[in-house]
Amino acid sequence: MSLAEYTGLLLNPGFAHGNVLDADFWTEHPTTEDAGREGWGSDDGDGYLMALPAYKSGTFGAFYQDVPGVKPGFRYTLTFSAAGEPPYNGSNVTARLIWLNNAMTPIASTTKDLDAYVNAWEWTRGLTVESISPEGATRLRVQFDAESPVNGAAAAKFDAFTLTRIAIPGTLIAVR
Ligand SMILES: [Ca+2]
Ligand SMILES: [Ca+2]
Repeated sequence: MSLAEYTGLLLNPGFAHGNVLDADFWTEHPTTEDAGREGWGSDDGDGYLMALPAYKSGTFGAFYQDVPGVKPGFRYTLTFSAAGEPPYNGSNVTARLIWLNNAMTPIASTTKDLDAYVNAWEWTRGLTVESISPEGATRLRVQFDAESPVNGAAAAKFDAFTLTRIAIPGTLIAVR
């Protein structure tokens, strides 16, 4: 891996690095491949994407990364691509920016409903979720999750993440 891929706000933002179904720097819940790093169909060209497979969970699957060094009063924007592996029959597919305090307790969050983007093979690019860091926030949790029925089918897919941080009002001070 090149050093350049590990600069910026998110580590391993395209899921290129990992051990089979587990992406480096991303935490999964639960850990039994309810989130899977898949080696096919990437959007960013590195060969890998992250999936929330409906056939694995029967309950709830999620993957997330905590970004340290948060200070209040910055706008954080996550840009990403989403697609599906039809006939995906999970629900409540959600992107979340969750603000954590020093005790790792969530104090605020912003969510985006992705159900409309995960039922087709074609990638929807340039999706965004953004939030302004509140007073008391020290970490930002970037999380994707979905509910999966028992006897679920197929998967929701995600790739090509970029997290930017902009001072308000101000200048772009960091990318990815
Ligand atoms: Ca990728
Ligand atoms: Ca995994």
